[in-house]
Amino acid sequence: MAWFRAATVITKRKLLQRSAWNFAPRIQVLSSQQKTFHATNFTPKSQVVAPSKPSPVPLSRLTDSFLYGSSSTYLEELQKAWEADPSSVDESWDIFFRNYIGHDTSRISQVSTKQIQESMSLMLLVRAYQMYGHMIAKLDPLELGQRQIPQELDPANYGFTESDLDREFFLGAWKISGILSENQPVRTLRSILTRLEKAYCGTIGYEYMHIADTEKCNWLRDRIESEETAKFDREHCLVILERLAWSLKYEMFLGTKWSSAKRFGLEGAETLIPGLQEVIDRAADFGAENVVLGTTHRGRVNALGTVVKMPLRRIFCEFNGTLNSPDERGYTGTGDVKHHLGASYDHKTRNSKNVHISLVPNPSHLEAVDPVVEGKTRAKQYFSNDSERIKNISILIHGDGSLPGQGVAYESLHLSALPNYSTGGTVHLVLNNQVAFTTDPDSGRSSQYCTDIAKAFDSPVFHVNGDDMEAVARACQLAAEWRQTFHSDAMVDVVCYRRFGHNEVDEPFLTQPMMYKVIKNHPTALDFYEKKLVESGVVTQEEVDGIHKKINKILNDEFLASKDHVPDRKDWLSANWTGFKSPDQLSPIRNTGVKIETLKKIGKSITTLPDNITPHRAVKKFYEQRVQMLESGEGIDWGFAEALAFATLIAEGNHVRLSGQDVERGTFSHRHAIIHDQQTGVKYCPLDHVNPNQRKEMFTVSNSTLSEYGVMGFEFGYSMENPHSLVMWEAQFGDFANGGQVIIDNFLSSCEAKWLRQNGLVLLLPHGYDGQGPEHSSARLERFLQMSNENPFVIPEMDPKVTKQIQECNWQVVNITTPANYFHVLRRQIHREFRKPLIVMSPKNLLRHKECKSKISEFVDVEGNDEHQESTKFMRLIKDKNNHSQLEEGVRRVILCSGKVYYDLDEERGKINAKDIAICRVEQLCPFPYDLIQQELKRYPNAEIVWCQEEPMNMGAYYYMLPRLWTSMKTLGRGSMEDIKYVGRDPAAATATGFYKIHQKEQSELVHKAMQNQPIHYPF
Ligand SMILES: Cc1ncc(C[n+]2csc(CCOP(=O)(O)OP(=O)(O)O)c2C)c(N)n1
Ligand SMILES: [Mg+2]
Repeated sequence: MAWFRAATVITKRKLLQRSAWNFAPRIQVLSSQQKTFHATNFTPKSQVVAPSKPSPVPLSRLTDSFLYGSSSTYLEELQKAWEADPSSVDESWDIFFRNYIGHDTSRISQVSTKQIQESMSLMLLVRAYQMYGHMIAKLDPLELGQRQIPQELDPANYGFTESDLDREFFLGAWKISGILSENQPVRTLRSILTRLEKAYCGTIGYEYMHIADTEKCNWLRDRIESEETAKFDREHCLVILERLAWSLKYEMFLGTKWSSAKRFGLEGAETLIPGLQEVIDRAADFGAENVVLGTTHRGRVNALGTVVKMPLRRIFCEFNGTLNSPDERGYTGTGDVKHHLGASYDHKTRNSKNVHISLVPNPSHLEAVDPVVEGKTRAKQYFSNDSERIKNISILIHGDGSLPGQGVAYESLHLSALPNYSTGGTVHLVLNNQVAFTTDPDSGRSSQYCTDIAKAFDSPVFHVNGDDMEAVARACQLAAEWRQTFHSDAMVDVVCYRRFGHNEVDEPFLTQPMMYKVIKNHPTALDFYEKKLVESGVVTQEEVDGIHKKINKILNDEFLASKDHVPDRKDWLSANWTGFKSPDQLSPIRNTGVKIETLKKIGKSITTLPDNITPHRAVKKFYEQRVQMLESGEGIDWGFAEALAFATLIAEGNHVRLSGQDVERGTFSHRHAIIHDQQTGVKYCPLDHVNPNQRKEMFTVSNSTLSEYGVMGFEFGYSMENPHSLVMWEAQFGDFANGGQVIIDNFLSSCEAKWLRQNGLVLLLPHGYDGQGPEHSSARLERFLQMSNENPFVIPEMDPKVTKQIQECNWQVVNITTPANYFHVLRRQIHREFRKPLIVMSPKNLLRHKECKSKISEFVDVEGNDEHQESTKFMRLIKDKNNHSQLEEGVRRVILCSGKVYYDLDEERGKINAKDIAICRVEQLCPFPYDLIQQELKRYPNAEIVWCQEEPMNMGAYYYMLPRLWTSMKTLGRGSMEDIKYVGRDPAAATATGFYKIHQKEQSELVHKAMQNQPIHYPF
């Protein structure tokens, strides 16, 4: 709106002296250096000058002619133009003519230029309140500090003086919601300002004018500016009161019983709990059935007891420390602290709706749970056919320090509107206690509000004074309604304080003395609310006392019961996981081959392209080659093996989802899972056509936003939900996976041990040394291996009929060399009764390597096969390709290696015709294939044992192999650790050289060294 912007500038230039009259006296314009946060500077009532009451001037008495002088000529011209074509004039003039004049030009003479000026100014003032009203809202319960107040909120800036307060002004009637739509074109300035202050500057500050959607803004204006601010009836007040009392008394109880235990209480933010319950209740009124909840440390123990409703005796057991003692309850993992635990329970809302709440476990890493919650919610939506995204919603609770500080919050929000990642909106509650550990907001963020990130996503933000219980409830309701109406995110910023230190044993006076002087004497939000309800006669003191008594009794009864409480087996399996085995229950190993006729049929369905699409000619050829592979049964490459694994799993009824940067085509152009019609741009996905009328999204392949942390976290959450899904995240190059290191370290590698939550996420991490420099060579295999929980000095039970090696391991790390083995390892993820994360060092140049091909027979499950026949399941180790007998005394060297270096070694061996060298491929590094390694050691009793890798010595698998190989040798009496020779790159700081020539030299040297005639004396 040009006129709006122009007028703003003009009024700014014409700034009048600021006056001390009623509506702007507490405005204090501060320079940005002085700005502090969230406090509103209140002028004491005694200093407020009562306004004089000038007599109103009716419109009819304004005589100054509008048609006077040049403005009349200009207006006449404009009016003519407007009458001929309303769109020919600026929008502002169109509105003006419609409102002021309509087609009744006789009124024109009654309107003065002054009046137009005033009306426009008033419009600006209304708009200023909508935009900046939140800045003078009473948000801070402690009333500390001052905020920078925009001059736009001072009526004097628009030329109004105190004497104008009771004058009538023409505001017009607008096709806009809220105050301007009420068909009251004429109002006094006082009435307008009163309304605006009430709407925008009370204990809720609304930020929504950044939203570029009139319908949404109008929806909000209707609710914010309406005279009828939603009132809570007595019954509702009682519910809120009881919830608030629970929130406070429960924490106080914990404090008295376990005074030194860390519980990260809400203390000072108790209203957040009833607020959260309002979100759930309101969302349920609008159709929500499942809530996926992610919280920070603070308030988690409170939410567990009061919202998720984990039995209190069970929580008290945790505090007693009696839960984790070894007992007959079976696998307990290594456990986690109470304020990280997950749980899920059924909940009845205030309106008797059933809602299932899943609190997602999280690590200490603040905000890391955000994308996980989103992924889990999205998976719930898929599995419950919730295409409207109404039934399953996510709620996230953030800290005022972590939300602006942690980039993953932004990465997660960035997923919110993407077609394959959207969850239809998240309600965010920010526990804004105005401090982060010991850090004040002005050191913790550059933005004014801790919620400013929301503005990048067109989400409304409702800042609310955490001491005003009903305001918190109202803001939370509004957020839930918004989410269910517009299917997008909304944020509630609960401005509160922290009564004690960062945790219960911390001393806050060390760093925030002034703040804590105020906090020390500050009543609780419960005190305020009880007082308000009793004084207004909504509830009686007896009712309040009754609530306290009831809560005290329950808390004490549960405390007594907790002493002898024997918790049920931990709820580590949610409903979808029923029947899945824990690490202490044997799950037999299954074959993963597929019948030849099924393979052929499925293969055909995913290689036959419809006539009406025109693929790029390279893609056409690509698919023709796949047809050829299928028909001949020869030369099946990596990409096709993968497609066959996906397709067969889909045919068996599983959901398959692959996400990551550029995964649709494949970074290396080897997948082409989505075909783009070259004439129309229409997309066609062959894997959508495995089953007749295949369900939408049953196969999902999706290019993601350029994020690792966020997207990997999302896929982790997705795969938490339902075991009947193969969920994969692919890195562009394996190197980039370390952007998601928090997800790898704190979720993937340890979720089962810490939280008893299994997860079958697959990470596909392109890895391999082909001269592309330090950032495109290594997926940091060593880190995954270092995090594996196997004891390198103990060989576990390896008998295939009873082994639980893989179940007891935290994850699987593979570096595969054949397409068929890749096919089987993917299928194995689903064809078992447990789930384990799978880390795949996936290939780059093997994608097109002429030797890296498989025959269809390697995919086929032959009827009557020996149960453990290798070709029908994943091969943990691939023996030397030469046909060796059980004992090969003439072999002088056995090279153990993993991944693509095998092909370089094999090629060189062929060139020099070294028949006395055997090369074994360790396809699965973790869990370590002790049985198969020992078999090979026995086969070559006289051979020198060499570990060959292309990574530098301090990287790759060397340090992992060394003790395990030694353990394997020791039990066979095959020498000591010094008998294990190393061939590979020297230790290095960077993963690889940046010079291609040096790469080639290094690669050729290591291959030659592995094949040299003389014994290898390195490093021992
Ligand atoms: C990623 C991460 N970095 C650092 C920490 C250590 N830490 C724990 S709580 C905290 C302050 C959090 O402040 P805020 O988000 O305001 O939450 P509050 O404790 O005030 O509720 C910090 C820095 C952490 N847990 N996670
Ligand atoms: Mg904080």
